[in-house]
Amino acid sequence: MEAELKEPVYIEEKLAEMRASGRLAYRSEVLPTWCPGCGYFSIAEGLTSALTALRIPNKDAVVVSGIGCASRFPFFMNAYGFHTLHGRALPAATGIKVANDALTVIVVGGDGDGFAIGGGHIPHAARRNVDITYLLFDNGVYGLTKGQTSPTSVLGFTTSTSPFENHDQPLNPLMMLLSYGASWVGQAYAGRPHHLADMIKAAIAHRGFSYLHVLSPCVTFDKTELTYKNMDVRVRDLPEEHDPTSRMEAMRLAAKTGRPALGLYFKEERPTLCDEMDDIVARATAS
Ligand SMILES: Cc1ncc(C[n+]2csc(CCOP(=O)(O)OP(=O)(O)O)c2C)c(N)n1
Ligand code: SF4
Repeated sequence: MEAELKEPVYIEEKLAEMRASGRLAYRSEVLPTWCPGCGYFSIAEGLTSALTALRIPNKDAVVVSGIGCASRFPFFMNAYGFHTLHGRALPAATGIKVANDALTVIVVGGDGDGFAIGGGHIPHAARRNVDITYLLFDNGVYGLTKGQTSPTSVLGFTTSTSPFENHDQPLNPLMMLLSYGASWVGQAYAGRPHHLADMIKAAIAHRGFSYLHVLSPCVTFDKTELTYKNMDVRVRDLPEEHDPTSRMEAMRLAAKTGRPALGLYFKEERPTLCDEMDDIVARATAS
């Protein structure tokens, strides 16, 4: 079958379109240093679209990251930013949100940053329902340090640290976040940019801890597994009849990893960490 010919995109036209839409206002003058084709470009586009659609002023947005290719993100955004330590973005973001609840706090990071060195922080941000959005860029590999196996690398993946294939069972981040008590859990794919932008918007709009798992190919260090070619045919939508108010049903769907399903798995409304702290302050003051 003949491959579908795609229209070329010229940078001048793209810039004019971004400027007209308002999205360019969220991009800094620092151009991303990511490899051409990296899924992270799609996520940057998605975040600027979401911030534009939600009309969040630049001065009210904060992007917090740890270390990794994904974590370079704050440099490329025209918003407040904090490039923290490897795996430590969530505690820093929690502090920012508690200090100023009016801010829109977005945490970005890779699967290594989030689930290896930083894995101990996720349950606590989730269960305490800190009102922040966590965009987890999952490429199933350590990109910045040149292609080592990560906690989400698939079985059989050959890397510099798994020369005889990866034998470690990968984590299931969606199942983990659902069991940790996250109040919003969804999944998107960098190869579906419009859906990704919609999901980022919904995640930011949610009041509480929102976790968006973004499948994002590393075109440089993964030529065999989480590639656009493989993912384009593997991803599917969540069943239309899925009820996102059922945590158990969301977990049942999240357990099916063979063909990753995109969409909103779970959502619930409950008091945030700042709500609870206001309550404690009010009670302490009254007593
Ligand atoms: C304390 C500490 N340990 C290890 C490193 C080395 N290091 C930098 S980034 C990284 C992993 C990056 O992988 P990931 O989080 O998946 O992000 P990606 O680069 O793929 O976006 C590691 C191990 C470090 N910078 N600091
Ligand atoms: S090494 Fe991989 S994750 Fe890092 S910028 Fe390049 S393609 Fe993206």
